[in-house]
Amino acid sequence: RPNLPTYSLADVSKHKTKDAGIWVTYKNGVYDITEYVTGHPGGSKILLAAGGSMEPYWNMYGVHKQSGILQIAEQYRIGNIVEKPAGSEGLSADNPYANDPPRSPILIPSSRAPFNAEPPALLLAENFLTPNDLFYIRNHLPVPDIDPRKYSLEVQGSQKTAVLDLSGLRKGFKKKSVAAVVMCAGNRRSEMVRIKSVKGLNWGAAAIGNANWAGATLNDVLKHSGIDLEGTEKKHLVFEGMDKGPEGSVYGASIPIEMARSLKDEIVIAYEMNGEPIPRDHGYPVRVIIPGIVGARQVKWLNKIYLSDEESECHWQRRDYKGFNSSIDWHNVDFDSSVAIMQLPVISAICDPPEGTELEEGSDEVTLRGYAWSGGGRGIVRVDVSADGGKTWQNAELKPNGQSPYRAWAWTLWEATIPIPEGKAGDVELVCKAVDVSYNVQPDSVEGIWNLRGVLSNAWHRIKVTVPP
Ligand code: MTE
Ligand code: MO
Repeated sequence: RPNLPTYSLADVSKHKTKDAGIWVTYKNGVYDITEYVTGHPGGSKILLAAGGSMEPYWNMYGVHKQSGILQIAEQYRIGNIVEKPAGSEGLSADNPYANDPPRSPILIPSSRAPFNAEPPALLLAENFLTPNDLFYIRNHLPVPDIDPRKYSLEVQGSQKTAVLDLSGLRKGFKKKSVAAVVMCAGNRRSEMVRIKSVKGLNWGAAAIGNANWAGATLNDVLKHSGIDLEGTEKKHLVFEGMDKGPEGSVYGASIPIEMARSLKDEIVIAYEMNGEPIPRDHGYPVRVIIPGIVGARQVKWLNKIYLSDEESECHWQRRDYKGFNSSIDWHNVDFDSSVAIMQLPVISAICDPPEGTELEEGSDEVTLRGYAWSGGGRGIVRVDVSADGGKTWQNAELKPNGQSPYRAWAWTLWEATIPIPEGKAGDVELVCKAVDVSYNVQPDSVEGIWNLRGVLSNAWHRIKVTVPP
C-alpha cells in the first residue's frame, strides 16, 4: 500500500507502550496494534514483538499462518518501512526452526514451523510397531538440539535435586520396554471440521503410532532421587521439556499423583524408540512415556520431573487439550471449567483401502485393515465393520498384541473381508467401530461430539469407495 506514510525501523522501535502506541512490523508493513493487544488470544505474549518485527513470533507460533490473521492485521496497517527488510522467505539462519532435523518426505505435513506431520494412513496398518520415520510428529515449538554428553535430567525432591545424565539413565537402572501407543488428542480432527470449523491442525486418521519404548521406570528414577510417591501429599507429578517459546516458557505437562502411583512401573523415562535412540523429533535423547494417556503429556526432550500441589502451569495443560460440549465456542469458553484430557476414549480407523479408492471392476467383496485402541490400558475386544453404512455388521479379525486386555497400552490391528451388498455398484460406505474391554463404544456420528478444539474425534470411521459395475 504505497499511499501510506513511511517510517524507519528506529521510528517503530519507539512505539512499545500503550501510551506511545504499540507498533510492530511484518515484512515491509507497519501496524499499530494498540487496540488489538487486549483481545489477543495468546495474551500479552504479543507485546514481546512491540517496537519490532512480528516475524520471529509468527514463525514460532505457527498458528498465525493458518488463521487468516494477515487479513486481520491489514486493518491495523498505518504505514510502510523505508529499509528493505531482511529476507523473510524460507527459513533464514536466525529462524528458530532453521535447525529442525530432516524428515521423511513420506510424511504429510499439516504445518511446517512448528513441524507437524502424519504418515499416509494406508501405511499405518502394515506394522504393529510404527517405524520411527513414519511416526507422526507433533511439535509446538522448535526442536531442541541436545548434545547427549551434556544432557541431564533433574529430579527435584523436597530435600534434594538428583541430576541424572544419559549414561546414568542407561546404566544405572534396569531397562524396561513397553509397546505403547502415542496418539494426539486431535487425531481425526478433519472429520469434525466438516461439521463446523475448529481451531487446530487438520489431522487425518494417522496422528497415532505404536512403538516399543525403552528406558528406566519412573519408580526406579524417583526412588533413586529420594522421592516418596506413596507418602507424598502433593497432588501432581510435573514433567518439563527443553523446547522453549520466545519468551522462555517451556513445554510441560503433569499427571495426577494417583495416576503416577498406579502406573509407576509402566511409565518409562525412555531413551529408545523401536530399539534405536529416540529421533530428535520424538524427544532425543529422553522423553517420558505414560502408557494409555493422551500424547500431550508424553513430554519430549525431558528436562525436569517434580511433585507439585498444582497442575502444570503450561498453556497446553491448562488452556488446551480439554473437551467441551458442542454449544461451547470461543466466545463463551472457560478453560478452567474443564478437566485436562488424560485417558483417551476408544477409537478405531480404516487405513486400507484409503478414502476414495476405486475398487476393481465387478468386485463383490473388499478387504479392510485398520487399527483400534482405547485409553487407560483398556484392550480392544471387538471391531465391527460394515459395507452398507452401518446397517449390518461383521466382526473383524483382531491381531493379538501380546498384552492383557486390562493393561493394553499397544494398539490392536485388525482385518476383515466383507461382501459388497448386491446392487451396490457405485458408492459404497465402509464403516468400522471398536469396543473396548469396558464395553465402551464409539459414537455413531461426529455431530454430538463436535468441540471447538476438534479433540476426541472418535466417531465411527466412515470412508467412501467406489465399485465400477
Ligand atoms: N513434548 C514437548 N516437549 N513438546 C511438544 O511440543 N507435543 C506433545 C507431546 N510431547 C510436545 C511434547 C503432543 S501434543 C503430542 S501429540 C506428542 O508429544 C507427539 O509425540 P510425537 O511427536 O513423538 O509423535
Ligand atoms: Mo497432541
